[in-house]
Amino acid sequence: MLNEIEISRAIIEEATADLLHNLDVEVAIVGGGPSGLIAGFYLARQGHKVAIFERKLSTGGGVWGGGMLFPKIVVQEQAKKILDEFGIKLKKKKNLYASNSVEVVAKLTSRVIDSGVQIFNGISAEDVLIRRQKVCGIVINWSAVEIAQLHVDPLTIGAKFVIDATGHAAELCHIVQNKVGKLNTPSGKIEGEKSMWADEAERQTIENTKEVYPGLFVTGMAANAVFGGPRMGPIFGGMFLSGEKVARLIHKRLF
Ligand code: 48F
Repeated sequence: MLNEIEISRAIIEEATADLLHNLDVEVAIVGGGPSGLIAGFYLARQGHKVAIFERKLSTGGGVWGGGMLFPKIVVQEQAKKILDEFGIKLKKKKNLYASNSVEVVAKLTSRVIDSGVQIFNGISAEDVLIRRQKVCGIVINWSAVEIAQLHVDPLTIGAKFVIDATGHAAELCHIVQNKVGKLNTPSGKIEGEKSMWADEAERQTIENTKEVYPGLFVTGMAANAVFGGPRMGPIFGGMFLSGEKVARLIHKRLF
């Protein structure tokens, strides 16, 4: 016979165990879009302890919507190897490859979990921890609390490195700028995303993937927002390659 109390016990015990195990991680990634997922995958595959905190219930960020809700994304030649690694089907279209956005999210998420990354959904980062001018963790709360604007104090996750993978909003970088001041950008501030220019944006996304404040790295669309790169629309190669790059940069710092 099924017992409701045992159902509740299983859920609470298991969810609490996951959270307790991840109170201290090597890398905390905020944002489970394409750049955050790829960053998590390559870091975990190198043996690092990684957790992703995603505000929504679903991972995938902007992938789901494809281009103007047509459920397709495209990547360029340089990023094909990453999608191949995840077994994602691609259709060649001149110098691009098109794939199904639902398949991309499903296969990425599945492999990311299998690589050892713990994904926490429905949780938002609302602040960072800073000690001796270095970001060393994030401050989290249930997204439902944030949405309901309830006055509920948050909890904290310790991390050797934090990645801002929050997309266009670059939320963690805004928090650090507002509370600490100077970022590692030409003006010392968030430069702000520029209008659409796919070719230039894809190049700059990778170039702008870097440590923006001690302990805080930026990847994906957040990198372009912070360093003043253009947007690119539904071409995602730069997101995947940026996630791969930030994993490489942090891996070097962890050894
Ligand atoms: O927006 P998103 O997909 O970021 P990305 O990885 O990729 C950008 C592309 O989707 C697209 C584009 C490129 O072609 O222009 O926009 O850079 O994913 C960001 C994720 O972060 C979550 C948000 O819900 C989304 O799923 N997020 C944002 N702020 C927070 C957050 C936060 N404070 N705490 C937790 N999650």
